[in-house]
Amino acid sequence: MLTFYHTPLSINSRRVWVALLEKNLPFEAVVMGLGGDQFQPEFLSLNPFHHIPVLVDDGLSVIESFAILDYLEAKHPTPSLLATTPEGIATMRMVEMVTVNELVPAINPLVKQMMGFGQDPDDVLEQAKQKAEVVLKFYADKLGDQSFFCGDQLTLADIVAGTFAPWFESLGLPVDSYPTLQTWTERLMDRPAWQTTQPTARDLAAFRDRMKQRMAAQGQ
Ligand SMILES: N[C@@H](CCC(=O)N[C@@H](CS)C(=O)NCC(=O)O)C(=O)O
Repeated sequence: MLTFYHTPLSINSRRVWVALLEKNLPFEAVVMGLGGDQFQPEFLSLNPFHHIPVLVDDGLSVIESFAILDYLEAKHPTPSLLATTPEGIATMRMVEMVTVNELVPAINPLVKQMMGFGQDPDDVLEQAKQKAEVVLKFYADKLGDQSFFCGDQLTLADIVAGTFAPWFESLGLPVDSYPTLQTWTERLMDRPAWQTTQPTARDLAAFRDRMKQRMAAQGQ
């Protein structure tokens, strides 16, 4: 049995959670609060860097969400979440890497604002939006008129970028300018794996409160 250590609101966890559901794999979920439980010796023995997600399979602890995705694909190749053509593989990897290396740092100030954790100056927010929009345009270009980034088949590209997509509007990004991206987002949101893993407004409010308490305790 697979054991999946995660936090439902974590985007790093969610990509693994979606993959587990898309592959119809049974797993036991261990929900972490990240309020100190990640520093307990038992968890540190699974991940010395105290991060979720962690997947434990038959005594093997796999850390780092992308390593977990690779592991799941190698061990449970059907249904496949990998592109098959050279162009598809390149697109898949580009979308994955652009998401973590370009989108994530770009939207930091916007996430902070959305969560009510603080407000950066207007020029910082504007610059964040401009950088994020370059990523939206990149996604739209790669998507073209296809259902998914690599054609008709859902791949890791859709999972990695598509677990951010439901937040674009709340982050204040101009999604209206990219209708194909909106349709793609709706297509993903129709899938049970996205519906199961989408945090509710209540989850979000509870997370926000927990984080604010923690930041206050740390004098931030
Ligand atoms: N590169 C890691 C990042 C994991 C990560 O940053 N996890 C955060 C939650 S999103 C975490 O566990 N934070 C708790 C901590 O650092 O103590 C991955 O992709 O798995």
